[in-house]
Amino acid sequence: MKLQIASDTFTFNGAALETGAETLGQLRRSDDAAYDYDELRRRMAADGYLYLPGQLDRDEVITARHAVARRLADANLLDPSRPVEDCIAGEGVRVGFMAEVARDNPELDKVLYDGPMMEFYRGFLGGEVRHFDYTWFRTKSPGDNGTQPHYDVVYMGRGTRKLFTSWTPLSDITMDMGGLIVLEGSHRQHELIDTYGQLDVDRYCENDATTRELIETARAQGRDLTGAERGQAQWQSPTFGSYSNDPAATRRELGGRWLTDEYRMGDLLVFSMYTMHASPDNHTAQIRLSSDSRYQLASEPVDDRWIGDDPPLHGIRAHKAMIC
Ligand SMILES: O=C(O)CCC(=O)C(=O)O
Repeated sequence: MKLQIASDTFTFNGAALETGAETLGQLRRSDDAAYDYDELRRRMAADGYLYLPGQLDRDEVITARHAVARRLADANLLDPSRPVEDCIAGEGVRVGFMAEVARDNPELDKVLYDGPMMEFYRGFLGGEVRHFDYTWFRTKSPGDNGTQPHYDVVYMGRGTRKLFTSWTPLSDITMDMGGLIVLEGSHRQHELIDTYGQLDVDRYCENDATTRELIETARAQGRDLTGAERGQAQWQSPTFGSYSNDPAATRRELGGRWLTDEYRMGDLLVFSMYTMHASPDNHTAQIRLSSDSRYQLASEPVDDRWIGDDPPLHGIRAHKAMIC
């Protein structure tokens, strides 16, 4: 099946993304090998991702979507004249990331940390598995609201690098809704892995006096940096981890095609820490819902920014000094 794309609804920050066959392609499906873990490991090594349509229980995903939709409605983010489960954005609503809708959400936990998801990881990783306690949750309202190209390792690389992301749609995502795009071959770009792939977004430049003072003051006051202070400070990654703000330019620079598909609830996309990915703008009236969650062997070191009831996240407890 070919991707159905209208170029005016396939954009990033309002600018058209290329849609020719040499620049955009379809993800390779691996549902034909869903329980053949040797083959899945070969495909992950070859492609940097596994696309597993229908791997999860669609009814459980729909139940989790309804739980999320109720929270969005309670926060007055949905159009009150439309059914809650349609997740049509209220007028002027602008949201993108809401970790709070994933917190204490048993319906979502059942999809992400139980059943077919955990069974997949136990087979794929070949041992006892743990997941991060923190769940990232994307609530992409209509408009220019894509995700900039990045590797995940720059946000979560303090433990094992044999860590995997599950990107789990909680909407049926048409091409104009801005589903995830993965850059072909980006996990084999060794120069990129040795440079950009070594960054840690929570490392600050301690040889910059202003930065040192901002961090020391916040620590002494037992609080995180404010947004403005974070902007003033000098970091190892000045872009807070994004590789660029332009998926088209990133593709031209690194080569390969952006790969994607229309996604349905129940589908699962798994990728490595060194797989460049992004998402386009949302041209529909719905809030596009998805979670990203992380899994590794329990025996391997873990990045403690994402562990526990009150994880450090990217807050003051996570900041580490370096000479820039
Ligand atoms: O859903 C998106 O737009 C971005 C997801 C993402 O960056 C991730 O899964 O790491």
